[in-house]
Amino acid sequence: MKTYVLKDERKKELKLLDKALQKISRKELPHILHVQQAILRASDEYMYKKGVTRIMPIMIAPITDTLNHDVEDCELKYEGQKFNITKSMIFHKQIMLSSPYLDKIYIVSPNVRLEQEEEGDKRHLFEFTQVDFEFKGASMDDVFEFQEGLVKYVFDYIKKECADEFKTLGIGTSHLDVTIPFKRYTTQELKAKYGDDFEEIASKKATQPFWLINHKREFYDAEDLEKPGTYRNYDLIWPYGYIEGLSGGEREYKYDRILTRMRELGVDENAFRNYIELAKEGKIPKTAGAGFGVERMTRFVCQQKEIDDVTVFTRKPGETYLF
Ligand code: ASN
Repeated sequence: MKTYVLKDERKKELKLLDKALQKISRKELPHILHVQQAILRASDEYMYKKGVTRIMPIMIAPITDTLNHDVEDCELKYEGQKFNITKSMIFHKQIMLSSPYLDKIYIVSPNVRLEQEEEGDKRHLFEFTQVDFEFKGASMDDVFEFQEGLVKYVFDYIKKECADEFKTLGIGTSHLDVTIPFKRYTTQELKAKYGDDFEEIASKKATQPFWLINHKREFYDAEDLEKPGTYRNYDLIWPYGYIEGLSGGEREYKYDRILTRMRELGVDENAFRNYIELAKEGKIPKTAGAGFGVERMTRFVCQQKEIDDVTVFTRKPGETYLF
């Protein structure tokens, strides 16, 4: 009996193998990937012109993003030391800017976030890449202006460079005609207007990207001390129902503030002792930054139904992964 079960399992797997090969061979895929390449190329060019220094990503580190939602830890051991697989390089961005010789940095950063599958989810990958940047001395207004400029630069570039790709994909480019500055809303005002699903509803109604300000989340996003309980952080929301495409914030950087926020959120202080030590010595500078998801931008630009439509190897929660 057991062999039959195994055979059935194997049959199922071979079907999946077939599906995986079909996914790789979709005729739209090279066009989508070409657009994605143009997005990265234009983003790099914009960063270069603005004097933002690119640093290489790291994939494992003793500390990584604490994230406020349910994400399994992904640890490994090397020579007796514990490492985490990078969820984001937020702390490395802050630490890097302790150098008096660097003011603006970015990383094209692969992140792994082992999240559970959610019904109807079209925008999560548990492995993805974000363009993650951080500026010394910056405020949220500086980040808004920078990111709006980047979106405009990238979209104008791809409209020009990828006209053939859009024709082949059978999609227009009017969603790329953005008007800056983008509108700004607070989570409270949209929640009051649309209820709990405010993000999705507002995104579906919108025809332009917009900023969504004030989210209660990780300890490193700065609380507004003039309005305790509100936060100087933000998401960029893609319109037409594509929802969140970037998140960022001004940062907590003072020792007492970091400790207060860590304690409030129950962060393991021992794991962060060296980061805390830097804060105590006043070495963590005042910064603000953000990271935008490359696949999410590609999905929006190419108007694809699912985030997985822009990937070669599936990393969609809840699938069976062969490669
Ligand atoms: N990159 C984000 C930021 O800069 C952090 C994240 O990805 N969780 O705030």
